[in-house]
Amino acid sequence: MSAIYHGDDRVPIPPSDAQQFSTVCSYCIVGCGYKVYKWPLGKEGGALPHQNALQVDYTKQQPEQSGTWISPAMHNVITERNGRRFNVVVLPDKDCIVNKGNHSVRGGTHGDVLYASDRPTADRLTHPQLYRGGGQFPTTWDEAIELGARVIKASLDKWGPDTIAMKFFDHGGGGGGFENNWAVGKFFFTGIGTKMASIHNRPAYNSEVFASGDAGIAPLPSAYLDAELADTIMLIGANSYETQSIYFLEHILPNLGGATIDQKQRLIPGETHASGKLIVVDPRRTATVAVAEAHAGKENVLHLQINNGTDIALLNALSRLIYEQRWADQNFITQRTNNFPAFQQVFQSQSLDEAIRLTGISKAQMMTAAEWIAKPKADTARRRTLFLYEKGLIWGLKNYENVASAVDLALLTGNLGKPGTGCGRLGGHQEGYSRPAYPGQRPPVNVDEVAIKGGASKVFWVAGCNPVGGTLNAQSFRVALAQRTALVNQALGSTNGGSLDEKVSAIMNALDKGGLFLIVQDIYPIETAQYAHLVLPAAQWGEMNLTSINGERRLRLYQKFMDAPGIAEPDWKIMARMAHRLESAYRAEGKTEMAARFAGFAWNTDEEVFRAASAGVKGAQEDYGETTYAMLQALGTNGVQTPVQEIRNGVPMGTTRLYTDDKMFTFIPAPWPGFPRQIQTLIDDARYPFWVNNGRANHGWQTLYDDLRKPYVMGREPLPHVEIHPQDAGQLGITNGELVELFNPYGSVTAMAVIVDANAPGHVFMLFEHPKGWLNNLTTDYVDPATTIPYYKGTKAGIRRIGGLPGMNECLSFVPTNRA
Ligand SMILES: Nc1nc2c(c(=O)[nH]1)N[C@H]1C(S)=C(S)[C@@H](COP(=O)(O)OP(=O)(O)OC[C@H]3O[C@@H](n4cnc5c(=O)[nH]c(N)nc54)[C@H](O)[C@@H]3O)O[C@H]1N2
Ligand SMILES: Nc1nc2c(c(=O)[nH]1)N[C@H]1C(S)=C(S)[C@@H](COP(=O)(O)OP(=O)(O)OC[C@H]3O[C@@H](n4cnc5c(=O)[nH]c(N)nc54)[C@H](O)[C@@H]3O)O[C@H]1N2
Ligand code: SF4
Ligand SMILES: [Mo]
Repeated sequence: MSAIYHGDDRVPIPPSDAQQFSTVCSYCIVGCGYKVYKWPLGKEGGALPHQNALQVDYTKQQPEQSGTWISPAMHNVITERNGRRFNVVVLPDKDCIVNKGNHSVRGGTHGDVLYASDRPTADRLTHPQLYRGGGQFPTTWDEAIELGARVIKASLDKWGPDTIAMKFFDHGGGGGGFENNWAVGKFFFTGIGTKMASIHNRPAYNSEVFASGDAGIAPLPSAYLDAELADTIMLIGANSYETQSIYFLEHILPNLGGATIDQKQRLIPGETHASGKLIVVDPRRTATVAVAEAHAGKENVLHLQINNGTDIALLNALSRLIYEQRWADQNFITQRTNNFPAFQQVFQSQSLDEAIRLTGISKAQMMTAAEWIAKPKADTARRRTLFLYEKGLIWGLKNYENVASAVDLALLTGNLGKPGTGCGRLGGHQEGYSRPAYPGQRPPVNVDEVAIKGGASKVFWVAGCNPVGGTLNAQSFRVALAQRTALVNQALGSTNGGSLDEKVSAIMNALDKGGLFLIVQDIYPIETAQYAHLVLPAAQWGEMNLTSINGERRLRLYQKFMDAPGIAEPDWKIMARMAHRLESAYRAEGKTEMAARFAGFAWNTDEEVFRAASAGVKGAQEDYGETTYAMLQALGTNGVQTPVQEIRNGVPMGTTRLYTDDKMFTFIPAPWPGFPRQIQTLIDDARYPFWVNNGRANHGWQTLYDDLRKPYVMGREPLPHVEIHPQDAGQLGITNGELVELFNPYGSVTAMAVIVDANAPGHVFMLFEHPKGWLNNLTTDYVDPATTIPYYKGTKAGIRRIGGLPGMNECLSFVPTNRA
């Protein structure tokens, strides 16, 4: 805890003949472009432009975040499977129009997460492991797949497809991509045919934005250019400085205040551009608010600090105010929308007083927001407003109505399909969605709840996620997983030296008695894997070729530049191995129909899977048509924005923004639903006085799977932090860096206190995921009944001081992060 990190103090310069690859950051939706340089160990380039691969004059100091300065965290020395060693540098690409050489603290440290047997990444999974002899020990692919296939087949044959549950990545970038997603979907939907499917970050197989889809709007309709062209940008439930960092810094921030961007005049001749404004809807004063104010002045930033979970009431109130001021876009409503009367009835039936009481936002603030969103400009032109939302809304009180009320506001004001407008997700991961159709209905089954209750699911295959901490009501999930998998451990423990047949029959017995056979497929020995009977090692980003789109649908090729550790394999290959085994097992029994369901996995290359996956994107926002790897390679880190319209002379022609045609949309009326029973019960119980909000921090990525191997990140966040208001801290006798326990009927968690007034008194904010304290122990089991999407963002808890942790105050800074 008190160790101070000393990084390398010198980095070798890539020589002129270094191999060069292009790729994209493995992390967030923004998808910043990167270049990779690789050359044999022992060789180095020189400081003069003709002596190095970047053709840069290193006798002069290079500015950081320029794409020419290489930090120690961008470099590593790796060893290939044939034993040869190489220097590798992963550098932000100055020629990529997304990031222009810039990067966040996450993306700029990719050198440190490459596999190296003498670095913190040495604990990557290298071999399949099987539970035997009281623990997990290495085995061959053949044995691992054989056992897995036999258990899956026996369960499928005896109890049916829905006994095979899965929780898998479905995103793009690292741990995803069109290739891996297609193989996974084909295996579980075409092959197994299970409805017991869930996506890595939620308990079911659903869209995060069903309401937007029902309105006729794809999740990512705009371009990053639109943020440069908008008069007003409204961020709803998003902390973009910390979570979509380079989109915010390179495309949103420069537009705020009086910035003049040439394109404004160029794209809409004659129209004036108001000085760019930002509205942020968030219960806490985030770094995003602080940075925007510091850059553009308070007069250009409006923070609507709403009460947790009350977005629907606020957004409907704004619609009402705008309508009453006659600022609605009547032409758009008439020509491009259906169902307006039903929506009108909803926003008119909510009184302004009720909205003020629920949200805690004053009428004056609401009026300012309404003006910034929709009051016509001096030249009577409509304002261009861009609505962007993410997890504060998606994981908010009621997913369907939350998203609907944002979409309705955008439709009311005609903000779709024109430069500087739009209504969509900011996004979390990059995207790479391509799957055969899910066989279940809407609302989909809550797979995690089924796993907790036991019985229905008997095999659980988890890949690319860590649900013992990441899912809702996590403490119950973890305890159930431990109990149910232990029954299978006992069964396996009774078959020492036994044949696979004996193992399978012992396992089947245990499954019959409520046991759960767990397969975990990951790159690291994560916490969920501790309970697994089979652990399968995956190749990561950089160890296979993959493709994905970013938050403006920009499709790129992420090239393979190094080998995976040990005998780890790309996820699609692992799926194919399992499919082959099942296919041949059914064929041997003469069950040709079943065998056929598992056929079609005989791909030899990543690109063959990419081409097959194009079947799963037809007509969608990510449709890439006949695009090939060679075409994408030629387009480098700028790629092409999907949907691809046509291939002209070997070049894919893309789409900057959606809905420039005359497509129709539908209003989705969304009345304020009140708090669900689980939350109301906590509100009514004096033992749990604190609202617990949660989310991300700039320096960490997700469950910190890579960050745990970056000493400078763990030095910053050795334990998860919880922001507590000075007034509450005073009453509880808590000071900075002390350990506290948060608790409610669902569970308890410990965290490190940070005293800051970012949240209102009575409200705390905790880091959402950290292996040394999982916030989700406190989230309730409530999901929106319309979508099966959890209310992750809000729960209530009591707080108890545990005590001081010597060493914390000496090593950590408690300067608030929401001051700029
Ligand atoms: N640094 C970093 N960046 C990331 C990630 C990461 O782990 N670390 N993860 C990526 C992923 S997968 C995702 S999904 C995105 C998430 O990106 P964001 O959604 O921007 O991030 P969060 O911090 O989860 O939540 C955003 C905000 O929602 C607010 N909020 C909470 N309750 C409410 C509410 O009731 N109403 C409103 N309006 N707001 C509320 C919180 O205060 C928080 O500031 O980030 C991506 N980017
Ligand atoms: N309370 C609360 N809970 C939340 C949220 C919230 O805001 N609040 N947000 C939700 C959201 S939006 C998200 S995205 C989730 C995040 O939660 P998870 O999805 O569970 O977390 P990650 O860390 O993204 O998990 C990625 C895993 O994939 C592994 N991995 C990396 N690369 C590869 C690969 O190539 N192949 C394979 N097989 N594995 C790989 C990593 O080691 C890691 O274990 O949390 C969700 N839970
Ligand atoms: S903003 Fe996102 S994509 Fe860009 S470097 Fe940071 S984590 Fe990577
Ligand atoms: Mo996410």
